[in-house]
Order: sequence, then C-alpha cells, then structure tokens
Amino acid sequence: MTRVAVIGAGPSGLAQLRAFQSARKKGAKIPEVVCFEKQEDWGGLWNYTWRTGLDEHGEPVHGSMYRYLWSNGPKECLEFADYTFEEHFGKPIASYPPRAVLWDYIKGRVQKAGVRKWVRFCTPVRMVTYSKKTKKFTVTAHDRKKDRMYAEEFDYVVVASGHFSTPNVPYFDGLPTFNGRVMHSHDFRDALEFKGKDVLIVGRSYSAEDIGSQCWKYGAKSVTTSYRSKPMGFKWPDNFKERPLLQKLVNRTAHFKDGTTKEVDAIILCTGYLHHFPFLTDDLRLKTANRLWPLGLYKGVVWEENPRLFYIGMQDQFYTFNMFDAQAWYARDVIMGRIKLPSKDKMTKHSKAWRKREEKLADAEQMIWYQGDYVKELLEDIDYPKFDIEATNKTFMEWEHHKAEDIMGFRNHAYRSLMTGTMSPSHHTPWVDAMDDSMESYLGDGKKGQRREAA
Ligand code: FAD
Ligand code: NA7
Repeated sequence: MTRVAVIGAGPSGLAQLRAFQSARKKGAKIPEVVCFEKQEDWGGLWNYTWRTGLDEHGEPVHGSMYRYLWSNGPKECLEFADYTFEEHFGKPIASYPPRAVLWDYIKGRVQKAGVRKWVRFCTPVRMVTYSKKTKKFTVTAHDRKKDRMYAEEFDYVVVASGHFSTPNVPYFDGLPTFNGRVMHSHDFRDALEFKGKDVLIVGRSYSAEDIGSQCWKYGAKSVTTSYRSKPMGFKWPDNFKERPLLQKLVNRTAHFKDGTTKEVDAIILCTGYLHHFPFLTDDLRLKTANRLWPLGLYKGVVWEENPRLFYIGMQDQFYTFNMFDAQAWYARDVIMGRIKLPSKDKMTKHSKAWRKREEKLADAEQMIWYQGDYVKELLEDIDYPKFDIEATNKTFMEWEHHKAEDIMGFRNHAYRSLMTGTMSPSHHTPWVDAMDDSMESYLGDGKKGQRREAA
C-alpha cells in the first residue's frame, strides 16, 4: 500500500489529513497516511504553550504565540470553504477572534473528519532521507513517550512543519551588557510583564506591530519601535514612537540611526524567523527567506528536484488556512495520480515566472492580489469548494484601510462571510478594552472579564 508521511499537525498538516479524508468520503481509495507531530496536541502555533526554550522532552519549543493574541486579519479571509465558522459555533461570530477561538475552530473540522488516529503525537521527525534506488523515503522519528527511535519507509513525504518557530536573532552592540530583559518575539508570552516599563521593539512587520500594540494595551509606560527599512507609519498613540534602526546600547540607553536616544527597560527583537528543517538532507531541503514565492516549489507545493516531496504553507502569508487547504488538496491529487505533473523544466519555468512577478510587487495590496491569484490557480485543478477570491481580496483591502485609519481600533470592524454570505456581528467590547482573551468571554455577552476586572 502507498504510504504518505505528513510532518506536523498544525493548520497545514491538518489540511493534508482533511484532504485525504475528504477524498475517501467521496469513495476514493486513499493511501495510508501517518502524521508525525512533536507536540502532544494538534493545532501547531495555535496550540498555546507557556513554555519557552526547551519543552518537557528537551525539544525546542515550537510555539511562538502569546497570551491575548487576537487574529491579526479578518477571520472571513481564512475561513475553510468546507467547514464554516457558523457550522462550528452554531451562530455567526465577530471577525477578529482570539487565539483560543481559532484553535477550537481548526480542531472542530478534524475532529469531525475523524483523523486523529492518523497522528502520532510527541513524535518529532529526526531525519528524512530518499533512496533513488528504491524510490522510497526513510523517515526516522522519536517517540518521546516510549523514548524509542525508529525508522519507517514512505512513498511520499509532506513537510508541514511551519516556518515561524526558529528565531532570526540579529546582534546589536551593547546587548551582552544590557541589564534589562532581552528576548525574541518567539519567547514573548505575556504583555503584563512589561506593564509600567519602557519597551524597545526591533522590527516593523506583523510581530512588531502586534506585540508593540499589546504591550501598549496592557500598560507599558512607553513603546519605541525601531525599523531597518521603513516605518510602519500607523497613527500610534502618544507614548508609542517609531525610530530608525537601533545602532547600539550604552547601559540602558538605546541609540538610533537618526541620533536620538531612549532609556529602555526591555528589548523585544521582532526580527522574524528562519525556515529551518534540521531533519532534511541537502537534496530535499527548501532554503528560502520569508517571501511570497520561495523558489524550487512547483505551484508553491511540489519539490521540483523530487516531486514525491511536498511542502505546505512555506510562503509568507496573507492567505492562511484556506490557502493551506488548496495546497494540500493539490498535493493529494498529485499523490493520487489525479494531477499529472509536467517535466522538471516546465515546472521550474512556471515557478520562475511567478517569482518574476513577485519581485515587482510594490505594496501589501499588490501582494494580496498576487497571493489571491496563486490560490485561484490552485483551485482550478482541485475539488476543494470554490470560493470568491476577488471578494476575499476586497475584504483584505478593507482590513488594510481599517488599520490605516485606526491601528488600535481595526479589530472592532466586522465583515461578511465569503463562504455563507452572513454578515458577522460586531464584537461586544472594543479591542482596547477587551482584556480577557478566553473563548468564553469572546463568545459571551461581554459582561464578564473586561477591563475593570482584568486591569
Ligand atoms: P505551524 O502552525 O507552525 O505548525 C507546524 C507543526 O509542525 C507544529 O505543530 C509543530 O510542532 C510541528 N513540527 C515541527 N517540526 C516537527 C518535526 N520535526 N517533527 C514533527 N512535528 C514537527 N495566521 C493567521 O491566519 N492569523 C493570525 O492571526 C496569525 N497570527 C500569527 C501570530 C504569530 C505570533 C505567528 C508566529 C503566526 C501567526 N499566523 C497567523 C500565521 C501562522 O503561520 C498560521 O496561522 C499557521 O499556524 C501556519 O500553520 P502551519 O501548519 O504551516 O505551521
Ligand atoms: P516577518 O514578517 O518576517 O518580519 C521580520 C521583521 O524583522 C521585518 O520587519 C524585518 O525588517 C525585521 N528584521 C529582520 N532582520 C533584522 C535586522 N537585522 N535588523 C532589524 N530588523 C530586522 O516576521 P514577523 O515575526 O513580524 O511575522 C511573522 C508572522 O508572525 C506573520 O505571519 C504574522 O502573522 C505573525 P524589514 O521589514 O526587512 O526591514
């Protein structure tokens, strides 16, 4: 029997499990699927952990999510086309759910699909090798509960191990002797740690924006962000400033490129992540920065050097869950022989054309339309329920405009579901006042767990 190994049970790996289960439900004979997951539960980054550094087994902690994290884009743009928020929660819900609500939603679909038995939890993959002779992969995994290492053969491998887990940590003069807290965003967990403090954030992308906003919301005395390329340019509150790149620290004084200085108590390096696959040999390993079109992946999914290997979710992301679905359905159909791949040359030419277009993108709006076109192309070849990409892009545009209008208020907006047509209700409490990020509070009537109780 054909065997498929899926590495990771986050949204991308779970999309792969659901893709196979959906084919089986429609009567197809599917391969044996084994999913290796190093954590003890599924959901990937959405499965929050308080741990930092190493986990209970001595493995690097995968989680980069933090308490009070609310979706940074409208949920309408990531909704599964085959399992809506309304189906899961039994009613329409507001548009920017906190982490626990999204985790519950992700889990709901795979629980319904009955695929948990395909997952081997607490089992990190240590090594994957490919034999040209047998045309098989050998996957070596470590069952941490039994403390047993073993190897098994597979015909196909799907890498869905995520790429927002291994921190990219630059050096700045004075860091080794700075006697306040220094951390990377990967290790950030609770903004209340910074209440009353002067916080310096390095970076200008999503982590910098959101962690900076969180620290402000939970009572930091001041937030200073420092950018390498250009400022984020939002209308920030008075005690929130943007400065050009940090040059050095002298004791607690941060010196910036424009000659200004600021005394700070803590530094959070929101400087992004590395694509890191310590379990893959050179011939199988994707090497890329965080960008919309990594090279070497036909249709953003198929490893051109060896089309028995697939990667899901390796792009920088505007689209997330439903893009991972489209990718997983595509990988499934290649594996099941429903999609015939062109020659290697044709695949590489196709990827290079997408890359050329990617290099010309000038702003976030163009990037969203580009990624929408990419998802649209995948949808043409698969039986994932079609959804309106243009309308999804337009919702992303509204999101961008709402952020530009009010960075601390954009999450108060509501959007229409692109899957059901239902208009989402407004949330009961403005985001700046909503201190409790629990599912109970979010789905409730707003009378419990807000500012006065939490502060
Ligand atoms: P992950 O969620 O990272 O899951 C990968 C899985 O692989 C993990 O379970 C991990 O344990 C497992 N794994 C890794 N290595 C191994 C191994 N060797 N062996 C076995 N298992 C392994 N997206 C949104 O749509 N909205 C948001 O609001 C949003 N906020 C974000 C906030 C933060 C702080 C971060 C870091 C990301 C955010 N994202 C958001 C993007 C996020 O990347 C996706 O939502 C999604 O989690 C990606 O899914 P994934 O399965 O590709 O990767
Ligand atoms: P991103 O989006 O990859 O951004 C990384 C940021 O780090 C970006 O602003 C970079 O600056 C900055 N960076 C990287 N290296 C340096 C150095 N050496 N000096 C200064 N600044 C640097 O990662 P995020 O963590 O923000 O977002 C990842 C995901 O988490 C995302 O999907 C969100 O949904 C949540 P640049 O912009 O290139 O000047």
